[in-house]
Amino acid sequence: MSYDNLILKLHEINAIKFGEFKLKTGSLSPIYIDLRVIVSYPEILRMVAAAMWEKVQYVPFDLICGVPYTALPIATAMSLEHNKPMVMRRKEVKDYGTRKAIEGAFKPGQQVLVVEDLVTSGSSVFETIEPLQLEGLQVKDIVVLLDREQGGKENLSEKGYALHSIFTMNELLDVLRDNNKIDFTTYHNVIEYIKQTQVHTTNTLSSTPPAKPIMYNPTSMSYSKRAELCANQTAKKLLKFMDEKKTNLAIAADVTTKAELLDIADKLGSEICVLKTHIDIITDFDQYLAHELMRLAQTRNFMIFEDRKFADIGNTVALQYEKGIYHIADWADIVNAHTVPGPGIIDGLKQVGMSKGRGLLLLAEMSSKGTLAQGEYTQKTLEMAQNNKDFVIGFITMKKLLDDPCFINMTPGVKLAAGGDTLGQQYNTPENVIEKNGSDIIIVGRGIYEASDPVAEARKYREAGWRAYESRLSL
Ligand code: S5P
Repeated sequence: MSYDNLILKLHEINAIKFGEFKLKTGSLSPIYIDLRVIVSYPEILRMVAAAMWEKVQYVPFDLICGVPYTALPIATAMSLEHNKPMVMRRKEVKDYGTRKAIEGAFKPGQQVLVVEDLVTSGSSVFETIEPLQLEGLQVKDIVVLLDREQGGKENLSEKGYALHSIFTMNELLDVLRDNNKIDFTTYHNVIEYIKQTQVHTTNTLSSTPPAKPIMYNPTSMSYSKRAELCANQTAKKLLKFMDEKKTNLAIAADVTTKAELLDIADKLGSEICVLKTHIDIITDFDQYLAHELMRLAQTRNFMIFEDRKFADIGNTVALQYEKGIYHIADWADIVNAHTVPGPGIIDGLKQVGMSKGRGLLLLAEMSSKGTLAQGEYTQKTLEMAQNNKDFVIGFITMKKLLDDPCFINMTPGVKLAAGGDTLGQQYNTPENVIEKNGSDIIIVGRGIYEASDPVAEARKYREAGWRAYESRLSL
């Protein structure tokens, strides 16, 4: 289909201008395209939306998301005309109220079509794709009115995204020249300018700086900011508690009686963000213990992490998680699993935990001497996590392994002084773990509960962990 008429109309309403325009980058451009003006021309807006729809009519997607602001009315027009739901990305995430980065109703796993007015380097499209993906949504296709042919398509396709454009800069210029809207010199000036200002990031002839990469380095982001980005409710809640309580301390409550465990939860509850249990070492376990732990978790604002280290096939772990005498899924916000059986273990646990809003940690690395959880095993574990971002909320690891703010890294083997025990445990300090290695939570057991004053000791760890977090934020 020819879009000559649409191009001529856009020129008529001054959405396409020729002259000398100073761009954000400081460079001068002989062409300026401002599609914001189309909101004043409903007929043209309708034509644009119809053309975009036609282009992607065979592309599978569940939701439409316009890149703010120019493409929002276009996305809305498409949504209304074809009864397809929309979501919206906030340009600024509110610091009050719901703090959502993506507005609207959606489920993780849904496919989103991104709508943009024009693409140059692709950076504004990436800024929209990233928060969508952080919410568990999938993006494969982007539809734009104009491809400026400055490298955006290549930048997107290198990352696996398909760009569908209604017309390219060359096509637009051809139509305007053929209809005597621009003279030969203007035509050539613009063609030359486009050639000279490629922003394809691997193009060595590029004369403008490449698009600024979107920085989502979790170590320089606050826990609260990360909470906004996470779709998993457990991850969100945990990061919020950490921020509100100013603690990144988890206690490994490796005691063997109900009374001792409840005493730790009661006395240390306000110092910690996570209470980690080994429920199968409790000699007098009953459901009263589970209820009391949940009550304390609610009043003291911490999460319960049952360190069960599941390690069997999916079907078995689902039973171990839900049934038996412990009914772990009923009271533990977080559990963890080894990845040695392959991704089926995640599927099995997810079947039970997902609908309860639970979160899973994968053991990517271990603190013990001679651990086999390293190298390729760790890499494969990260891949499994990335394929299950709705349920996997992070890792047991010695350091931050991925630049994804929604994965929470918890590190065991922590003491104020480094060292080890006689059975292979290796200790690192809170400073090294949080500041140097970029982990998020220190898990401390004997360092606290074996101290003569566990509350005072917990405060020391809490302060050390928080100081390390604050100083890594200020780096
Ligand atoms: O690699 C690991 C993984 C875990 S979850 N190394 C560990 O030590 N843990 C757990 O962290 C371990 O089961 C124990 O509950 C706690 C460490 O306790 P600590 O007394 O050595 O601080």
